[in-house]
Amino acid sequence: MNTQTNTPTSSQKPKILVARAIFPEALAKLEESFEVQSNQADQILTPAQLQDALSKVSAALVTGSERIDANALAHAKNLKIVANISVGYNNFDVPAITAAGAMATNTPDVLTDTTADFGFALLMATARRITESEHWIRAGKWDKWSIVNNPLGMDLHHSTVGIIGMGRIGQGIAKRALGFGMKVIYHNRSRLSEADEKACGASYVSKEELLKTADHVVLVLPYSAQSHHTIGAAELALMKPSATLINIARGGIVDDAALAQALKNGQIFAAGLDVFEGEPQVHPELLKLSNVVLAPHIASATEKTRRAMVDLAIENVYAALAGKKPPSLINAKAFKA
Ligand code: 8YV
Repeated sequence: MNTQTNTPTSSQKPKILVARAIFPEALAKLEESFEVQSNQADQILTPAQLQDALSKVSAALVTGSERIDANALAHAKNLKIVANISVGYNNFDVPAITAAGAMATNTPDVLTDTTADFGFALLMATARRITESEHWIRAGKWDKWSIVNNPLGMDLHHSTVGIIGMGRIGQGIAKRALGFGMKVIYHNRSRLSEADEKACGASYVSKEELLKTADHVVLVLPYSAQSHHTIGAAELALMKPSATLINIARGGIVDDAALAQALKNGQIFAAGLDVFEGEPQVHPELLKLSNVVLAPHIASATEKTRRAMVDLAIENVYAALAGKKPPSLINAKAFKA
């Protein structure tokens, strides 16, 4: 197993697992209080390695790449907390974690603005064909300025953005869109309060109306069995041929094969994708297309925000191991005061 024990002499300290590489200062802080089994090599643990590691610790810091389910927890007799360094926790089987007697936590709030900034950046890059233009220049294809023979994009200002998933990040995107004079429509499992709708300048519509009328569709909803393939061939067929689709939510929310087909056929104008089905693999048909902007799941990736995410996960661990309620507890049932 590609992990190492950093403090062999500290047997009284609780043992914790840090399943992926984190900032050295954060690791050093943890080592003051815990016997840390860390994975600074950053190789993703196999299910067997993860199961074995979880069987030896009281707490684990993990990321979206580690699936925490009944199998992973099969021998986790002392585990008190699994702290996700991520706001999305579709990698958690929450009932299985609760059944194992452990608390589950995530990292909300600290990444909202960074992720909303990125969603907007991806939207702009996609609508205005920025990466495609750069590839065009690098390929030596720019021989003259032209009114019609330059990459012509789609406007954001005064267009309609349709946001599916109106949690904290969706609302952050709506607020940014207002600055561009955009009309904001949204669809969500539950409607926002009147005050929140007003703050975002957003109107609630059905998913069908959103897909038919939005110039730009932005996906920010959590992944679950219910949200699997929220956007597939039928939904893409409802969208305008001039529309863009942005996915900063999770791989699996979009049927990537159907999307590649729609982009190829000109059924929609372009897509911007930060997440993919089966990432880090990307559907081979998407890789062939010029009207798609690709990013390697980096919506939360600024140094400041990634540090804040790690720090919040650590705060959750400290609280849990001190018998206190972690600040971002997911499974309230697992906390025994
Ligand atoms: C994480 C994310 O970096 O927080 C989320 O839900 O998608 C990203 O911020 C990623 O999940 C790795 O854990």
